[in-house]
Amino acid sequence: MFKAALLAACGCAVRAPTALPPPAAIAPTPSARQLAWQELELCAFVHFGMNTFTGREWGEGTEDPAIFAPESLDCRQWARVFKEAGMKGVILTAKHHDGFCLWPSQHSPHIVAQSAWRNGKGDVVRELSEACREAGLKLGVYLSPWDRAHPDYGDSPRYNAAYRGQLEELLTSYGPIFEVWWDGACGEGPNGRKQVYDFDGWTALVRKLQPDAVIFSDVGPDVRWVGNEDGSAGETCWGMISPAGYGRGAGGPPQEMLNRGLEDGTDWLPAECDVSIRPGWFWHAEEDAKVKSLVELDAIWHASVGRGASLLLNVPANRSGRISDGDAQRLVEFHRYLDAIYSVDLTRGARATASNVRGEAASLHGSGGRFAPGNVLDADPLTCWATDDGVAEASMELKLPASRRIDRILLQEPIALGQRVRSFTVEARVDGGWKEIAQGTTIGRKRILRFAPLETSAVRIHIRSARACPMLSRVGLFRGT
Ligand code: FUL
Repeated sequence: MFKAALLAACGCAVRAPTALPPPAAIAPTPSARQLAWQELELCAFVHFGMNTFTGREWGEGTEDPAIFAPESLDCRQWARVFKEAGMKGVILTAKHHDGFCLWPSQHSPHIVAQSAWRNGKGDVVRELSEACREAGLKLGVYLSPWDRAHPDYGDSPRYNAAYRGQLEELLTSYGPIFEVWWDGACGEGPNGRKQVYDFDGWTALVRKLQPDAVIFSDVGPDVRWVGNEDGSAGETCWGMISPAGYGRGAGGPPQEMLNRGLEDGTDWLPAECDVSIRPGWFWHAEEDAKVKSLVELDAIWHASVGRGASLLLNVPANRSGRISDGDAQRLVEFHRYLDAIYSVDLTRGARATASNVRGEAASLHGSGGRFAPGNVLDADPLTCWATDDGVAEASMELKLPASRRIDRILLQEPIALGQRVRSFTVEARVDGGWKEIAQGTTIGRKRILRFAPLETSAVRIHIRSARACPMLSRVGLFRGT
């Protein structure tokens, strides 16, 4: 959808015979479902389940279902908090490694219906799906392949069929699912039960039942793990890696590939940064005072979203079945803080010029500003500045209507046509000369660089090297201090 719209906006789909075509896409490029997912930027992860009540991070699978007893589960409160925090979706641990299913699955004996909660009629996935629908949030599911409770685990075909049944229930009973999250962890020891997972069959099932859903794992097929649980993508971060020959978990790609991507990667597999707002993934009373500070969240957001990745921020529900007040307040405070900075774009009123504009010499052909540098000033990701084929280095200048104090720049590439920029510098007009204020490597979906605050009336972006003729869809200037 997005790609078609970009091509149309760039004049490809609708062009008259003489109109100038946009640059050819440089492979690999994102699928429509990947592009839509990348636009979400920030979603909530909720770890909730048996561990919430035992105080553990990895349960054994032998826990008594009676222990699961949230006094006042309130998924609407979760949804309100996440919405107010600017999040676009929620991924719930429908089943963690201990195997306890938060919905009444027919494909496991270890399920919420075995507890006395809601008289054995409870269904956390149902309650969350309804709350998300009402709030306009997307719903995703974490369904751990590793299952310490399932009697068939280790008997590959039988367990694979059970897992398939669980997946089918989650993908058919709760409305649209935007992301399926496959964890790589498997803690079975050397004598543990060995299960060969049927990821190919499960992938085909997801495609059939929820064709718009992305699948996350170490190797995708749609979204890759970023290689750490700190919420930090590489400063160089390509949307591509080469997953062939790698698996999930212990056999996954090297950390560096996951974290930085690969310039010559074979597949578009954008990075997702999963990190918890607390030290643990599950709620523990003793961590109530350890909720990450605004400063920490700020660093995480800029090291993930600000480097072209997406942020999946875990906010665990507590034993009462609510998001704890401290976490909720921090999230909302953080959103207001970011919004105050990024809702005021200091490029307003600027005039843009560039060293090269696609088809400028051939303007008689009616390019009509289709690739003009000024296109980076609107927030429309479908309009962009583009250069002529064969150009590998180009610069653009933004003249501000007055001197303004800035301390960060935001850049975006139209990734529907592939990721191009390898390196760039940013200069500002200071005391009648140009002063370099920042430099970076990749841009991709979004890149934010921060620098010491300065007063300037013009900024120049120099694309020093690119895989194909450079294009930018957005440049923004902001002040945070
Ligand atoms: C890990 C799991 O083992 C943790 O418990 C948590 O769910 C995290 C998001 O993924 O691999």
